[in-house]
Amino acid sequence: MSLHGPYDPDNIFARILRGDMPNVTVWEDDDVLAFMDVFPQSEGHVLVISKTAHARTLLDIAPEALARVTAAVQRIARAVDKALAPDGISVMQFNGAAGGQTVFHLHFHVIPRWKDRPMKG
Ligand code: DGP
Repeated sequence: MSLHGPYDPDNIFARILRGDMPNVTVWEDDDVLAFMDVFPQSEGHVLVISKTAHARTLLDIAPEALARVTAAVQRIARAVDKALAPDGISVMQFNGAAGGQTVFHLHFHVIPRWKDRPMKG
């Protein structure tokens, strides 16, 4: 999938938002959903997505909607810090297949890191 193109309403995260696919929700409000990554790179790996913006990538989302997602990313990072006491937290976000993106609904990864534990996958 290229960097540009139409939003696919049947992508996996759209199906999660519609309730067609199960997920483990860790936090949500009217605009944002945070849920556990099914292929975690470490314990506590959370994905944060917009519930309202049909954006494939960072290039497609309005700044106001992006601000709500990034505020939630900070909220989740703080909760991960409190709950798991990692040594570090990686926040990652990929755009286009060549950029490492595999699910084409904009999302942020919040990945706790520990000095003595290498990332999985
Ligand atoms: P990315 O490479 O940034 O597009 O990462 C997509 C992430 O989505 C990847 O870490 C695995 C995760 N993922 C894929 N399918 C599912 C699913 O059905 N449920 C959940 N919770 N996560 C998924």
